Amino acid sequence: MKVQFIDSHTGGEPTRVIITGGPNLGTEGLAQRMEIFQKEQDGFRRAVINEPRGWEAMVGALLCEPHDKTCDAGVIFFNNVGYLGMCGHGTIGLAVTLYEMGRVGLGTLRLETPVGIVEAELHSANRVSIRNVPSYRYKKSVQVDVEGFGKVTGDIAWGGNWFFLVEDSPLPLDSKKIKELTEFTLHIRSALEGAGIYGENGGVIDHIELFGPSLLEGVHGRNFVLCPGGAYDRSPCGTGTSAKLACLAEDGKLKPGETWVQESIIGSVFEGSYERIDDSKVLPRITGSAHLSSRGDLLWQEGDPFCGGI
Ligand code: PYC
Repeated sequence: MKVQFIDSHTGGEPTRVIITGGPNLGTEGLAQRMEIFQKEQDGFRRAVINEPRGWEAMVGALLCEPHDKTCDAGVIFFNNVGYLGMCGHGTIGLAVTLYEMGRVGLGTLRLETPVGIVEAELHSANRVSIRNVPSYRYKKSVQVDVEGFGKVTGDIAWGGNWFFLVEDSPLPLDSKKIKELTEFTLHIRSALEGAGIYGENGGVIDHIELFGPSLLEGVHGRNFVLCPGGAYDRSPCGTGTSAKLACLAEDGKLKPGETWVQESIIGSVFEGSYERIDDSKVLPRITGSAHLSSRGDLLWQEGDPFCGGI
């Protein structure tokens, strides 16, 4: 089996686009294809993302034919533990990759994801703005008792994935404290689960986002984002920044069209703004840069005991 890929990173967060050799998932909509991927081909996800071929921070993007023919491509994002409805940094990485492949030019492309259609506007070979799925705050100021840390209050919001957003992080958002921040956010996630706190329709809150001040001029805040598999997002997180924009909009802290500049824990930056869709939902636009890092073939060699991933 030979699987061709191109790797990129968006503000430090890696994306591996699978170009050929992926599993055959049929031709239904992307949500159905993601279900088939999960039920019947999960071994492919594990082999592509986990060691020895990948690592815990890697996000995979399976390039698919779109079901909706108004779209330029379809994509299913996946990580070390499962599947992502949408991925902002991954969409920026995918757009840059499609441009490198000569599949698209500069300008706007439409991408079908399991949670809806998103647009990506390529400003140059590396700079991209995405228009994410409609985003909204589901609940404000939810309190949860976190073992070893006490009561923590946060908002629950959707930005293509479910987030618990904590303002004024009780721990400093310092890149030297990533171990402690990871431990804290893992505890928050367990506490939410333990208390039966979910997103709308029982959606699992698998991303935890802490906010604090940024020291960079012109930047409105810094974040730390825990991803579902326990890795932290090196980028400011496209879906997490979308969830943040939805909360800022609800609180009247950011007007439509105004720019919010979000820094990640390693200092990479996204610019975000939104349009209002209705009383409760916003349409986020996130701008960031991605750079290609490698391309090649993934190989499955006979006799390899770790062929399916560790
Ligand atoms: O950029 O949306 C994002 C994302 C989700 C998980 C990792 N990055």
